[in-house]
This record gives sequence, structure tokens and C-alpha cells, in this order.
Amino acid sequence: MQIAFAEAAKGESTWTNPKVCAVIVKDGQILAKGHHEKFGGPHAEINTLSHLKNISDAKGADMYVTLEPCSHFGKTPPCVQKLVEVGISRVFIGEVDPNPIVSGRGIKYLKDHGIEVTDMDCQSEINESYNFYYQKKRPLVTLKYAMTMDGKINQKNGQRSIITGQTAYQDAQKLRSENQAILIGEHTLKVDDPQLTVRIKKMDFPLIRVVVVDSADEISTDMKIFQDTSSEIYLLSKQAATKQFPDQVHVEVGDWTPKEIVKFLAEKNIESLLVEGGSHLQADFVAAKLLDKVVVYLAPKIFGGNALPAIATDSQAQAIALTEPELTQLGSDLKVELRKAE
Ligand code: AOF
Ligand code: ZN
Repeated sequence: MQIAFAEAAKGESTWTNPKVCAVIVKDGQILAKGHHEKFGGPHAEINTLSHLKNISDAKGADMYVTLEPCSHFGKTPPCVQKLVEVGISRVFIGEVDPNPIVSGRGIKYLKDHGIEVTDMDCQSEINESYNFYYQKKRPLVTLKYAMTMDGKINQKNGQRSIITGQTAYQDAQKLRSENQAILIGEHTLKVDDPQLTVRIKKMDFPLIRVVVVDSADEISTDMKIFQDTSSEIYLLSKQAATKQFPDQVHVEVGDWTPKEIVKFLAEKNIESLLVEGGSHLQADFVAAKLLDKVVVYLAPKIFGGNALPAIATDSQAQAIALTEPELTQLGSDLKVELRKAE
């Protein structure tokens, strides 16, 4: 099962689908392994079977699969049917599928068809946001910011400042690549003019970009974010727009509180959201207590002055307890990772 989990992690393009691997074992020998490679593509179990020299080798064999095999007709037919058809005799499952269209039904189908099933209850972190989404019915929210030792994200309000070095930048790109949606506020869009893309590798499913704005009509179509057409952009606006934006841009009108934003993304099957600022947006998520993880890149400098801090809480003080930090030094910066305490 350890081999299977290590192999499952190779599935970098599964998007909102889980990372899964299946290994077929017979007489103490690994006969085949395979993982889910790409969203919409064959599931791990089917890939593994296709790697057998001879499909008849599956008869009487054991399968170690990191996630409960599926029992539904989705983008592909149910894997459980195939496992029964080829004569697998025992299935060892790493984790039960939290997705209600499968959860428990896969196991039941296998058992009803004479296959011995063992749930190894591995509780791995491999599908953290997938599991979170089905348990909490909303995306896992990570607040991310880079700040100086005096808690500043800019030298002056309304001005973009370089905070961290190259190693931290690369790491922040990786963090982006591990999330399905990225969110910023209007001020950050105007001041930083970011693209909100991943530049360190080619993404099969680039993260969707979300910006909360007062009025979409006041946003210039010359901003860099609009030049990139690789993923959808949602402008969450208080007012309807009359302006013509490029095709990948959608203006959604509403009262966009953190709760509403997260609900909107949950309806789009988004399992993970990275909130990249600025100060007021971070503060809104803190005030709504809508945060699950915090990632801070801490740079060895002090800006001084009176620019806003990373989280500009103007509401009543709210203490949010976080878990003990995980620290990583990245060049001369420090990465601090925390979770909301239970
Ligand atoms: C995967 N890969 O290896 C396994 C999955 O949309 P579909 O038809 O691809 O089905 C997605 C669901 O299938 C997924 O949420 C999970 O419940 C189940 N198992 N999915 O993408 C796999 N085994
Ligand atoms: Zn399947």
C-alpha cells in the first residue's frame, strides 16, 4: 500500500479528481501498477489492469488500491464491475471514498460479488482538499501572504514592493499549482497587476482566477490578467457590467462576502482556494473565520512606515488559534505553515 500511495502522488493533473494508484499482487509479486493520470481519463484500477502482461493474470490476484474503487457511471464506467469481471479475489483499500456517489457503494458491490475487501484506513494526506471538500462541502481555504518582519506587504499603500527572494517565489508558485482557484481583491489587482498564473510548469488544468471588485466596469481590460486566456476569470462584482471583457472573463453580480465566494466556488466543484490578498480581503476571511491553512513567507527586512499590515483587521479583535507552525528556510526567507486549530 505504501508503494501505491507513492505512485498515486505522481498524478499531477487529476484536477478535482483524486490521486489514486492500484497495485496488483499475486504470490508475493507485483504484477502491475498504475495511477490515475489525468482528470477525465481512465481510473487507476483500469490503468493497472492494462499494464498486466496478460489480463488472465488478474484472476485470483490481490489489488491494493489507495481509494475505494468507484461504482458509478461517470466519465468512465464503474471500476468495481471490471474488477469482478477479471476475477480479482481480494481488494485492500487505502481509504473509503468520501464522494457520496461512491462512498461505501464500491465496497458493497465488491463484497456482494464475492470479493474479500479490507479497509486499511490509511488516513493519508494525498487527497487533502478532495477529502475536505466532500466532508465540509466547501473548498479548503489557504491564506497566503509574504511579509516583512514588521508585518508589511508593501512599503507604501498603493505601491508594489518586492518582499521575498527567488526561492520563496518558486515555492509560492508551487503552492499556486497545488490549488484549484486563486482569489485577490480589487486593490491588489490594480496595484500589483498580476497574472495569477503558474509559470514554473505547464498546467493541464490551470487554476481559475477570481477577483472581488466593487464594479467590474471600473476595471481596465488592459490588465495583465486578461492577456492570459489559459483559464477562466471570475470578476465578482457588486454591480452589473456594461463593459466588454475577453471571452474567458465572467462577471458575476452579488454581495460577495467570503461565505458567498466560497459557496460560489463549491458549486463549481472547486476543492481548494488560495487567498493571495490584499490586506482587506485577508481580513474579511479572518473575520468570517473562513480559513483552514495559513502560509506566510517572512522576509528578513523591516519596512517601517504606516502601510497596511498583511491582515488589516478593522473589525473587532478575533483570536483564531492556529496549530504549531511548520518552518522551512527558503533562501534567506522563512516559510511558516499553520492550520486552524480544531
Ligand atoms: C478518479 N480516478 O482512479 C478513481 C476515482 O468523473 P469520473 O467518472 O472520472 O469519476 C470521478 C470519481 O470516481 C471520483 O470522485 C471518485 O469518487 C471515483 N474514483 N476517480 O478520478 C480514480 N478511482
Ligand atoms: Zn473508477
